[in-house]
Amino acid sequence: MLMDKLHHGDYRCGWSALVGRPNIGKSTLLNRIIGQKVSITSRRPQTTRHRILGVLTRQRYQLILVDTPGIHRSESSYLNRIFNRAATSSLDAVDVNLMMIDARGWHADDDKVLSAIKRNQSKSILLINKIDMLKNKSRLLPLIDQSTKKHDFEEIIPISAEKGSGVEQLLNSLHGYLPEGQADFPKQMVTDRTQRFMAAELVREQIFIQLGEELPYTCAVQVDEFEESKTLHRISVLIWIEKVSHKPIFLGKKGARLKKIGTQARHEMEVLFGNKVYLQLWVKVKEGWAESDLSLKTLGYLEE
Ligand SMILES: Nc1nc2c(ncn2[C@@H]2O[C@H](COP(=O)(O)OP(=O)(O)OP(=O)(O)O)[C@@H](O)[C@H]2O)c(=O)[nH]1
Ligand SMILES: [Mg+2]
Repeated sequence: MLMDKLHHGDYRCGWSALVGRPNIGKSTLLNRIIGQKVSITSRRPQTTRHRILGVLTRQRYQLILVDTPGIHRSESSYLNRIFNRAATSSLDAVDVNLMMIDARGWHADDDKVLSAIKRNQSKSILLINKIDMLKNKSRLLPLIDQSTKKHDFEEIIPISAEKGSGVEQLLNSLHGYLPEGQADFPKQMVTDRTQRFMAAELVREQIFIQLGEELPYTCAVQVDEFEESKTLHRISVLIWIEKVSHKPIFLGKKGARLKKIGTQARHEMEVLFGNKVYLQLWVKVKEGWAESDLSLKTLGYLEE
């Protein structure tokens, strides 16, 4: 009887949250595992601003990965507090947490992440990311040793989210933490986010890439119009900033920068949506939106 049950019930489905300080490679790992871009990434910290699900369905299991905003020590701004809350609220509801640090060593922000991990009941695996950046791999051993002393992690796995090393091993390990049960989501689903959401994110990703160091902290993107036909996606996007003085940074010389942001984002959308895209961008100034609950709700940063 027991044998029979094990045999029939061996499909597994479970949840895992990616947590870590900003810029550590959480979204890169999510995309690597899912096999397509479901969460935007950039060299700038605080790229991810929402909780985003990626769903991996394989023959024997379904893994639902939760990407979160980077956890940050500084809670000086309202936005920062909202992002930290979005990150830590995911930790309790999962079967196993994946905490990520850099192969080059522990950082003060990592300890903030660790205290969030220690506060909740779920099991945790430590991922040591960016091992491709280590010239001398023997430096991993003392880091693993130090990490063992910091917390009773279930496992410590060195990976490179960017190059893919260690990722299959991670998936094999994760399989063991997933409870038996049927898939939570249909097998063709890769994310909980809509094309409309992805359109705004792909514009934000280009802003992060094109503006680099000049990027103002408070900049948000909102889809104004989204019309889909068989041959064309017609999309209009608003870029919200707080100061008129920031406008030239977005426009660039004779509008060249905004044009480039639009062209690149449009290419990305055409690949993702498998359709031609007509994209319009508008830069709008609205003072104080980053402190206004109403604006933050409209932008999807505050949940009802
Ligand atoms: N060399 C190297 N770079 C990596 C690796 N993983 C991620 N990166 C880079 O690190 C930067 C940050 O990656 P993200 O995936 O956006 O980091 P994140 O943790 O999601 O950041 P936030 O969303 O800001 O919290 C990007 O420039 C990535 O290309 C890796 O394994 N090796
Ligand atoms: Mg991210």
